[in-house]
Amino acid sequence: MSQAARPLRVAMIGYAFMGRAHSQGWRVAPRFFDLPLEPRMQVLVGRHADAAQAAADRLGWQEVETDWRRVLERDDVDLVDICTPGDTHAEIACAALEAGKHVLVEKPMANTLAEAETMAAAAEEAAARGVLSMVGFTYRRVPAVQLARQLVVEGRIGEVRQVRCQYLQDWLADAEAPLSWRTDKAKAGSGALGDIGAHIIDLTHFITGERVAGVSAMLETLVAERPVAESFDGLHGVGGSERGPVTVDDTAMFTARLASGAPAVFDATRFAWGRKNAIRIEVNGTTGSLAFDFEDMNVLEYYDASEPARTAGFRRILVTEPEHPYVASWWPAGHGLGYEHGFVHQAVDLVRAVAAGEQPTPSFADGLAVQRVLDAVERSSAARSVYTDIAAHAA
Ligand code: 4PW
Repeated sequence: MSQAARPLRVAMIGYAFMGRAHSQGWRVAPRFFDLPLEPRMQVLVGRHADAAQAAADRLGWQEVETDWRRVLERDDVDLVDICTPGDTHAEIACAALEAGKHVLVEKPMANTLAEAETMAAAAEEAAARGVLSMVGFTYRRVPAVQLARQLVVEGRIGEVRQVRCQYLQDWLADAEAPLSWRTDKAKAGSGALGDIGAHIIDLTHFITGERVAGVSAMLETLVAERPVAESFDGLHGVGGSERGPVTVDDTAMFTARLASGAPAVFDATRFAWGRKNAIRIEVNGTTGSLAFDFEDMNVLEYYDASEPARTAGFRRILVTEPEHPYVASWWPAGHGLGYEHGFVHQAVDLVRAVAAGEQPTPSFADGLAVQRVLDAVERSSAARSVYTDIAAHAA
């Protein structure tokens, strides 16, 4: 960043898990990357003044507001970063765009397809005024994922034939793990489907360059009732004696076809004991395969089917070379990156896009494409249209 770089003044709404991760992104980006604008952590928004002030002091924000509408009226805010639960995304994002603020919104973009359509339309209209917007599908910005996309574009696996994805976590596997906003349909829109399934849909869109065209789905709620949480630490809550209903899916499984007709299979669950944040995607092409697992996030596996069978095999590419995406700004080869670096890359890419006046990706149109898949999954599961009941057919 040059000494004379103009500031990009950010207002962030929400300061829990995602707010902490985004704060790290804004804080670190200008220290490791040359940026054309200097991100300034101007104001943190939270409903409770004392808690927001404590979070601002800890995370490095200059001041606090308790009403997000106030930051839209301020001249010293250029960009609004929305890290609240999904039920507030559409209202805040549309108002911010209308007020001329660039917007970054956490995933999933919205809680319903209708909201996502409204947001995408608002983003398109704002872009014509030079006001830009992006969705926080952060895992796109893992260097190994970027390399996977590059290899597909370069034709290193040929045409995409088949995709299989999993997003596995286990923080709800204990039936006594408490309720949170993530188990509340009114707040989160859906459960495993939108919270983590949205990521593997977006990763499929990104890596293959194709969108999901149709689905056959099954959503299930495995534990119907849980303790009400008294407090939280990240995803994990501490429950009291009161109990309440889970109103979202616990597990989302679906098969799909991509636009080319290539079949794909998706599995998103927060019940996979032992799997903490296993985002796995394997793409089989006509001349090779790619495989990624976030639990080994500095590695991309690549199989080149043109190699002689005697020595062919998956090769583990350690994606830590300066030639790899984003890596040159970090550490020497082999020293590796972690979860938080995706949020730094997200801030870097957004700042550069805003400075250039170019549409950042994933755009709200990309977010809408994911939302269409989430909606189709819910409709397919509700209709049970592909569910073949063996007993009924035997009768
Ligand atoms: O990436 C994941 C999120 O989208 C995180 O690990 C946790 O699960 C928080 O929300 C979802």
